[in-house]
Amino acid sequence: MTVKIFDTPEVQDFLTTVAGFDQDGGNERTKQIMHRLLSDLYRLIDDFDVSEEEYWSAVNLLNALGSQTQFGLLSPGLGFDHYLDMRQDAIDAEAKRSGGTPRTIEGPLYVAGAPQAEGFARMDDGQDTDGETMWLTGQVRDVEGNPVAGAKVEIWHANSKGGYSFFDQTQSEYNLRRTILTDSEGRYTARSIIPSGYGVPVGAPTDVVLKALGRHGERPAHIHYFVSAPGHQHLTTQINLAGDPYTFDDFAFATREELVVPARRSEDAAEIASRQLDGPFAEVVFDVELAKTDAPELQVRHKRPRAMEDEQDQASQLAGTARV
Ligand code: MBD
Ligand code: FE
Repeated sequence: MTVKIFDTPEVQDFLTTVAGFDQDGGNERTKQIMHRLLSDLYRLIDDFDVSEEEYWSAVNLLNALGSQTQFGLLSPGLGFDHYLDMRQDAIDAEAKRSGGTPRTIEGPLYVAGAPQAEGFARMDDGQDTDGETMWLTGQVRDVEGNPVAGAKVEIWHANSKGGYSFFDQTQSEYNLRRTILTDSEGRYTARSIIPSGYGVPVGAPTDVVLKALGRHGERPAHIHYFVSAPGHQHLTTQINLAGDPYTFDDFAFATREELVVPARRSEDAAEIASRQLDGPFAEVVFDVELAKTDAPELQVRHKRPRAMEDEQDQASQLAGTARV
């Protein structure tokens, strides 16, 4: 037996009351969006004949997600982050802003305030002895191929166990997080370690959702970037290392063909010496192309609550100030 009450005047009137339509206070956009969201969910409950048990187990799951701060993790898993990228791509296309390295999702694990260096930085603290030495380098150019000197390249990635400093308390502060300003030729170089892929913690609420969908929670080995320079469009992107079993099967849907980069292993003594390394290494080259823009708001990353991002930073972003 199924009942259908959604389209009755009682339910429709009830929804307008719940969404505060008959109240003067509050925020008009919030009311509109909440009304739509609640309407869609009420209708879903009717259409799928959602039981009391199902409803309350969903409430319990949401509580678990919130108390373990996992909405930022479930969000890419359910494709929201990639969907927002698809919308930004479409907005750029409509505004005839083409060219440049493709964007892809930021993810939930950026931490503001990493140490800054010019041209070169060592990113790892030397403690992760399982990590293979990585030589990560590239050039930042504009869409005409001119090098961009002084571009701000923020890089963050996981260690050999797939963990990120700050979130993984066993790592030192800002381990595997650096800001590098490009040199006079637009180049940046980092010495670090090859990251491992990330896996959603087994049994965590996000994992419960993914398992119920028959999906896994694995990401390929990847390296995150924010790249910015005055007069250019801020870029949020990542590279995915080629050859990882999850390179093209990422639970967070961040992989893009143009962003898959090989790691080239070298045991060549001359190459090791010229980089002042102590042994074999893997070189990863990622050149970045930035689109031009005069619009200040396109030159900075979008506002979003982020770890260690202080109020001053957020205020300057709101004011559209380019921070280089
Ligand atoms: C990550 O490292 C990540 O980048 C994303 C998007 C989700 C979970 C872990
Ligand atoms: Fe990541």
